[in-house]
Amino acid sequence: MTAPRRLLLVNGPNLNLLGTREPDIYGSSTLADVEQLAGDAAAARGFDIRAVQSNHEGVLLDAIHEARADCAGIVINPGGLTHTSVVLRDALSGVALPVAEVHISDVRARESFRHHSYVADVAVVHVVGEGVAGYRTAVTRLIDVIVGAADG
Ligand code: CA2
Repeated sequence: MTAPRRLLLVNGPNLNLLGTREPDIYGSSTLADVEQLAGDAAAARGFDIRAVQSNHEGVLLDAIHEARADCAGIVINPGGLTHTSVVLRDALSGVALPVAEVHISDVRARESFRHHSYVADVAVVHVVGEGVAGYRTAVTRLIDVIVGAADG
């Protein structure tokens, strides 16, 4: 079977607030802008995206599990769950799809509790501190991995 040309884009808790508060940290783009930007980056490579954002961990887990049916990879900004969630990490590991982890801010330069990611070692692509443009980088680099694996 040929691999589906679709990515799941996951944004975790509080990222629905993008563009409404803390522009000094997260910029002024909205979640809708981010989803458009990621969709455009995917479309440039002949992929589409399905976007989900939730403030509820279980909704994110269900979306990740469902991606097995029709997605070739997952781009995720887990928000604060990055630093706390073993179950999110287990879901990503369990579906065995390639994962790109993206953070808008430079988590390495912020509070020490943001320095550890439970997701990092189940992701093949890591993008940190590029602002919302990092979603474009993450989509492009993840598609490179997917296409490279299909060719190889
Ligand atoms: O830099 C990132 O993308 C983060 O994943 C964002 C999370 C934070 O907990 C991570 O350490 C780094 C927070 C998302 C909250 O987003 C907001 C956006 C605008 C206003 C308030 C919150």
